Order: sequence, then structure tokens, then C-alpha cells
Amino acid sequence: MFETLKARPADGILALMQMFKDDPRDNKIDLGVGVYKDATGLTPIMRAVKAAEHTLWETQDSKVYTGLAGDPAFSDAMVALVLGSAVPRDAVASVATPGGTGAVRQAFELIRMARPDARVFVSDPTWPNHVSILNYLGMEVVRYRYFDSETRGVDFDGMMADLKTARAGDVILLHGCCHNPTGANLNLTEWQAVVETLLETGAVPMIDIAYQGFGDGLEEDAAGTRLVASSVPECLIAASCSKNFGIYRERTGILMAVSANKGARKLHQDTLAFLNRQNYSFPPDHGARLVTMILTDESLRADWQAELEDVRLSMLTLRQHLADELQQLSGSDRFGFLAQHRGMFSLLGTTPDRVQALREQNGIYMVGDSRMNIAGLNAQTVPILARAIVDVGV
Ligand code: PLP
Ligand code: TYF
Repeated sequence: MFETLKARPADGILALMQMFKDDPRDNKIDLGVGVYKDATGLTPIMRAVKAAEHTLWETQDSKVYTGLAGDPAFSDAMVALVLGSAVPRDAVASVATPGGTGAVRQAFELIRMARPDARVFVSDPTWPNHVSILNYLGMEVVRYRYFDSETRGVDFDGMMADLKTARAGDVILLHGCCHNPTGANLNLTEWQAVVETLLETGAVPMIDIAYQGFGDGLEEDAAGTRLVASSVPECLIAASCSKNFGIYRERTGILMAVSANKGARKLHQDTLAFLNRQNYSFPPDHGARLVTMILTDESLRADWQAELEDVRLSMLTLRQHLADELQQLSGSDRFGFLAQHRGMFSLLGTTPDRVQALREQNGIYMVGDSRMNIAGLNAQTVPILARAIVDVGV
């Protein structure tokens, strides 16, 4: 039977991770997979996470199943973190999922279940797994213009023109903040214009927010998501705790369905729980429990926020350092976008052969589309990267 299986294309980002591991050079620089790394190249366990794990180990007296939606306290804490007071709590149905990817997958399945002919509009470019999962589910993908390859900012006019072609019942997938892979983001005025287009077309927004706290701050990074959620009749939000809590392998995420129609909440909640049951029954609990403990304990939360802020500022410092070095070496301002971008990633906007040359000649690993993980740098490697970028002719 299994001889009918066919080979699948590998995930380019994960393949790059392996290539980096296999490279024997000591001076290699990893700007590939999107995990935060400190100046020594480590991805630390956050202090508040360690403390919560310690308490959990001492106090947890059972690991009996939670519920199909996960622990309701996790939903309460995460709805508050992402949405603040933008919408009433009883407007939100939600389920815990295995990571943000699990939330994305469940959201797509929910859309397909409700509207098998829905088209899903995704930014060009977007996180490759969006497209890969949509293709796998047999759903129609439409790309909207997003990245301006000249300015390396958002091609907002192109984006708006493309979003206006959506129809009622189509879905528009937006990145809540810290766009992956480009690093280019909408400002609040632009979010407002997107909201108006959503209302005009009747398309439903789905927001993927995987880096809250990595851009301009916890509240600032959620502002676009909150604006959308409070302005449209219905929206879906897939949130990940992998990055901002540093609990990647614990697989912690949440899917929220927000509806202005309060009578709909029970049906939404039951349907989300049904989808969890079909796919894996109970979602993982360990990471979700740590997140809940941190968000609901004043001192753990303060410590988490302080550490997250250090992480955020360290990436901003690296961005500015890299932009300054490039300005000096190239004698031009054309790399200023690196300091404007937010989050872990910046799309350098160069050709695959230059990306390959940087890897082969300099041991600098970035994703093939020229996405760099800024957190892979430190004060010593910034000038090395800047020199290599200028020498390769970007
Ligand atoms: N969405 C985006 C845009 C991401 O970059 C990621 C990254 O990992 C995820 C979702 C999902 O993350 P995870 O499934 O590890 O929580
Ligand atoms: O974009 C990234 O690098 C992160 C991590 O299949 C990631 O989102 C990469 C590939 C993948 C899952 C997660």
C-alpha cells in the first residue's frame, strides 16, 4: 500500500537548519530558523518559565485530561493578553492548540467546514507553512501584494488594490505583527484602511500573531489585531506562545473565534472543540499551564515582561547596529529599512545566488528568499555580516 506514497518537498527552513549543523566551519553564522538566540547563541528558558515549572513540579498532583478546549483559565489569560479589552470576553470562543501552527491548521479547517469554496488571501510572501497547509487541505490560495522590493517596506497601494478583489466569504490572512518573512509591518492608519476594506468586501480576517512582544511592545504589537477584532462582525485569531514565552517544543497556541453575534458563541465553541476532538482530542497542557501561571501571577508576569522587553530591545539594538555598519560601508542609506523593520526577521531582498554566495563563501546562513533572523547576530558578527553583504553586491 505505501508504495503509492510520493516524496514531499522538504521545508526549506528546516533543511537549512540541518545544513548549518553539518557545516564544520567555526565562524559560521546562523540567521536561519526563527528562534530567539541571545548574544552567546543560546535560546534560554525564560526565568518566569523556570520558576513556574518549579512550582508546577511541586504542586501539580494530577495529569488527568483537561478538556477538549484545554484549560479555560488558559483561554481567559490568552484572550486578555492578545485582545485586552477590545471585545467583550463573551464574544470570544477559543481552544488551546499544539502551537500556533495547530491554531492555524484548525482555523483553516474551520473555514473549509463553514465555506468549502472560500478563497484564502495570503501576503506575498508569507510564512511558507500557510501556503503548504492550505494546499494540503485543498483550499484555494490567492496572494496579495505585500512587500515592496525597492523600499523593502509594505507595498500598501498594491496590497489594498488586491484586497479589494476579495468577495464576501473569502478570508484575508494577516500577520498581527512582526511579519514573517519580511519584517515590514502595517502602521495603525494602514490597519484602519484594511478594516474599511474588510467591511466593504465582507471578507473575513484571520490574524496569525506569533511574535507579540517582539516588535514595539506587548500592547503595541496587538494594536492592529485589537482594532480588527473590535471593528468587524467576525474574525479568527491564531496566537502562538512559542516565541514570546520561549517554549517552542511545548507546543502552545490558541485559536480564537471572535463574533459580534453573541448568540453564536456556543456554536463556535462547540465546533472548535469538535475540531480538536477529530484531530488530537485534548490539546497539550504543560506549556499552556506555564503561560497561565505566569500571566495570572503578578510577580511572575512582571519578570516575564521584563525579560521579554530585554529580548525585544536586544533585537532592536542589533538592527540599528547592522543598519549603521552598512551605512558606513556602503556610503548609502539604502539599508535603513533594517532599523525600520520589526521582529526577528528582515527580508534583505536579494537574489538566491547572493544568498548562496554568502553561505558558501562566508558561512552565513539565511533562508533562500534572503530572510535573516536578526537574533542570530551579536556585536561581533554584525560587522562581519555587513562587510559580506556589501562585498557580495547586495
Ligand atoms: N505563524 C507564524 C507567522 C510563524 O512564524 C510561526 C513560527 O513558528 C508560527 C505561526 C507557529 O509557531 P509554533 O507552531 O511554533 O507556535
Ligand atoms: O519561520 C520560522 O523560522 C519559524 C519556525 O516548518 C518554523 O516560524 C520554521 C519552519 C517550520 C515551522 C516553524
